[in-house]
Amino acid sequence: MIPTITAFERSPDHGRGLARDMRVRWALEEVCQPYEVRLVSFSAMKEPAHRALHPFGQIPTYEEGDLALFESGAIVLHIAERHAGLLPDDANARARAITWMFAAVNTVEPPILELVTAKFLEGDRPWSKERLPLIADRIRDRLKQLSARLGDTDWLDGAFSAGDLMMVGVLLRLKASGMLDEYPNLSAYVSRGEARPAFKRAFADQLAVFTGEPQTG
Ligand code: GTB
Repeated sequence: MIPTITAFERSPDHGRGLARDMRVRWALEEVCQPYEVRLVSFSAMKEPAHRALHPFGQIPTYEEGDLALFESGAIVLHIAERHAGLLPDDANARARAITWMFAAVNTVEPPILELVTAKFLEGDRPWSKERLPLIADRIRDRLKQLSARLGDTDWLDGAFSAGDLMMVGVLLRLKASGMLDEYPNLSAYVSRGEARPAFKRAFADQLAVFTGEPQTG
């Protein structure tokens, strides 16, 4: 059965791969699962029909027969559990890969999101100037710790896994800030993720939504 995901009709990032449908597209491309995309406007996301799929009125969602999922991490985990290629067969290695997925969304992503909120939604508040460096420090703490763990290895725990997919997906949000460049091994890690053919196909397809180019298929 071909799953359907939802994505922004007009992504605020102009298709630079920062919206969270990118992670889901990437996972589907890694496992060679064809999929369909339903584009939704900001207003349609808040309508009852979309809220029935996503209680918080957001993208991405994932529909496959009777199954409807939301939360990019849960969707990627679902894809990884049902297809070979994104989780190791060994039970302990599999548990560790899933741990990295949680670490990406639960430990590394929160301060990054705080920075986005502070910059773009609260930038005009009087306390914003003082708050931004505090948040940047919290991000740097996490990057330093992650950089130390990654060391000179290609991926976080052996072969590329859904844990790396989620971590690279989270770190991508920092590229424009220049902060990643302070940790050359993390910067190279993200580049390795972006160099994967599945990433490139997913990126091209979500960019095509914005530019109007035909999808790669
Ligand atoms: N925890 C959820 C998940 O991981 O799936 C978070 C989902 C989420 O934040 N969805 C956002 C959304 O639907 C899109 S990805 N927002 C609309 C709304 O809440 O009304 C977040 C996002 C948006 C825009 C950019 N950008 O333009 O750079 C990047 C990321």
